[in-house]
Amino acid sequence: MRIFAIWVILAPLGCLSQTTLSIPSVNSQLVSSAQSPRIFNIPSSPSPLNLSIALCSGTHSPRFFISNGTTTNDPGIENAGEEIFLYGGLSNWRGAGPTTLFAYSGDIGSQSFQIGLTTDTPIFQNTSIPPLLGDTTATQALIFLPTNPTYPNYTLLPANVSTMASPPTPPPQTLLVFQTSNISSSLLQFNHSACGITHVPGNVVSFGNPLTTTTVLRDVDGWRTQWVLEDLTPSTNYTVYVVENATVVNGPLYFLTKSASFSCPLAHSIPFCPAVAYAVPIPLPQGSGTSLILDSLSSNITDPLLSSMSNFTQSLLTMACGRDIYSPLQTCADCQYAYRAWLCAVSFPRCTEPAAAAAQSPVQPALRAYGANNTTRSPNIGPFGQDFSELLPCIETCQAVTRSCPSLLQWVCPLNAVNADAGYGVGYIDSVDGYQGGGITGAAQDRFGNVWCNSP
Ligand SMILES: *[C@@H]1O[C@H](CO)[C@@H](O)[C@H](O)[C@H]1NC(C)=O
Ligand SMILES: *[C@@H]1O[C@H](CO)[C@@H](O)[C@H](O)[C@H]1NC(C)=O
Ligand SMILES: *[C@@H]1O[C@H](CO)[C@@H](O)[C@H](O)[C@H]1NC(C)=O
Ligand SMILES: *[C@@H]1O[C@H](CO)[C@@H](O)[C@H](O)[C@H]1NC(C)=O
Ligand SMILES: *[C@@H]1O[C@H](CO)[C@@H](O)[C@H](O)[C@H]1NC(C)=O
Ligand SMILES: *[C@@H]1O[C@H](CO)[C@@H](O)[C@H](O)[C@H]1NC(C)=O
Ligand SMILES: *[C@@H]1O[C@H](CO)[C@@H](O)[C@H](O)[C@H]1NC(C)=O
Ligand SMILES: *[C@@H]1O[C@H](CO)[C@@H](O)[C@H](O)[C@H]1NC(C)=O
Ligand SMILES: *[C@@H]1O[C@H](CO)[C@@H](O)[C@H](O)[C@H]1NC(C)=O
Ligand SMILES: *[C@@H]1O[C@H](CO)[C@@H](O)[C@H](O)[C@H]1NC(C)=O
Ligand SMILES: *[C@@H]1O[C@H](CO)[C@@H](O)[C@H](O)[C@H]1NC(C)=O
Ligand SMILES: CC(=O)N[C@H]1CO[C@H](CO)[C@@H](O)[C@@H]1O
Repeated sequence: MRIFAIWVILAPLGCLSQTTLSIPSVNSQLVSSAQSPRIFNIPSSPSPLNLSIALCSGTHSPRFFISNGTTTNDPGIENAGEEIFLYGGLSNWRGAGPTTLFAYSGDIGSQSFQIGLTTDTPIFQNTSIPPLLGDTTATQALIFLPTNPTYPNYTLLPANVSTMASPPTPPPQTLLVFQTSNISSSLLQFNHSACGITHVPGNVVSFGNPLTTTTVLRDVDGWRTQWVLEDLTPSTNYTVYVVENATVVNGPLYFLTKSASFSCPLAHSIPFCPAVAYAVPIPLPQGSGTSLILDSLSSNITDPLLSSMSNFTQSLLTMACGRDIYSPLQTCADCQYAYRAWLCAVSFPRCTEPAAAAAQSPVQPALRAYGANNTTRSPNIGPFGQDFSELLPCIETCQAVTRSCPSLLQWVCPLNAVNADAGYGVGYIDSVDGYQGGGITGAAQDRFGNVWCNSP
């Protein structure tokens, strides 16, 4: 004969609402002045728990407390235990169950929030990894987010990389772009909370600005989500966040659109020059859309580039690859990558705007002014027909070829001390005497939209 034990769980009298959370779980909850506090029992677990709370709405945040053990009564806000503070609408707590979470209403009416409970990395997060800016024009912005850095393998790609089949499907991603001057206190209240920030008004993407989303391969950097956003306002500061998977907030990134007179179009999505994702002094052919892509490029530009790329790949294969004479620290793929980056940077000059550059940063970028009839640095690109300023390639783009390639190729860059600065940005990333990362800015660009030299 077996004895069945039956537990009867009695709901406490009164209107306290008590919920047992399972591990792992993601819950959407409400607390209101009519029903406060909400009580959440968190069971014990063999490993430490990561509890995250993301606020979704409410002008005054609820207050959250955590206490040891399982409690079913309202202890009063004074005795509710350790208070968990929210920053930007997000809070992460790490500890062991069993414990009890109390949510006390902060306002009249109700406030909604989400609770993520896991023994793994916190479900709701804000990262300091911002999306990346390709470039802007007067009305467009090109923005990236790395999605899968594992592709491709270090194998030698063909010179003419064609569009790679089947990019991976990234997790759901939401681009949020706000005019910086319009940023309200509600954005700051929610800027770490995936749920909260997606409900903040003022996101221009939701106002019908055309947006093209693609997944592009950027050489050994792997796959990226690429957004081209149009119909922005000229000479305007914007602030960008990307919410991934409805749980993680990436950002912010800042950018300034160019002035209305800026006339160079964006070039992007060129499979054999994956890092070209910026404004170029090449006129848009009639009827070819709002930016230059592979199909709208003249063969006058692509044929010589692909011929150089093939010839270089050919010499690399016959001279060095697979032989012991070449440094074990560098592979032929690294050498080809460095050469491709340099060749694309000099074949596609980059346009910028001196006024915008001067206003944003105390460090002046590496610029060269061209008149409408000047030939460009690339013999395959004719005069642009309008004045423009070139943002010179960083000298490191050339020096990377020297560093990565076998000496048999006899690659020579202009010397920093002699005349390199006529054609390159010198001393921004590395110091002038070559100390890596020791230049005045240590990088080609920052998250505030400042770019000092072109480093694909
Ligand atoms: C919970 O228990 C731990 C260890 O016993 C103690 O250090 C902590 O102060 C307690 N927290 C609360 C809110 O009672
Ligand atoms: C819990 O989150 C913290 C960061 O908040 C992290 O360091 C830790 O590794 C996480 N725990 C697990 C089991 O992943
Ligand atoms: C990378 O190389 C390994 C071994 O050569 C191969 O099994 C794998 O499929 C390759 N991965 C990709 C993404 O090409
Ligand atoms: C590069 O590859 C594309 C797609 O395979 C092809 O259409 C094009 O003709 C090739 N270009 C050259 C210069 O080989
Ligand atoms: C931003 O503010 C400007 C005026 O300052 C206003 O015209 C515009 O509609 C606002 N944009 C959004 C998206 O709120
Ligand atoms: C954009 O932001 C920068 C940095 O905050 C500021 O110096 C500049 O004046 C702003 N420009 C415009 C047009 O709002
Ligand atoms: C997305 O969130 C779900 C749970 O909501 C989780 O299972 C999944 O691993 C997450 N994916 C990524 C890529 O973060
Ligand atoms: C390409 O070059 C040829 C010969 O130099 C020239 O006649 C033609 O106009 C060029 N095409 C374009 C689109 O620039
Ligand atoms: C590539 O090599 C071929 C054959 O040697 C040569 O005709 C062609 O001019 C070279 N291309 C470039 C861009 O140097
Ligand atoms: C550019 O060349 C055209 C034709 O040769 C000429 O009419 C025009 O004045 C020149 N523009 C400038 C700014 O030199
Ligand atoms: C542009 O052309 C003018 C007049 O021909 C010349 O003085 C100037 O040096 C040229 N600039 C560049 C960057 O080639
Ligand atoms: C990675 C990162 O920026 N994390 C921040 C998320 O928000 C919390 C609370 O504001 C910060 O303490 C973290 O540094």
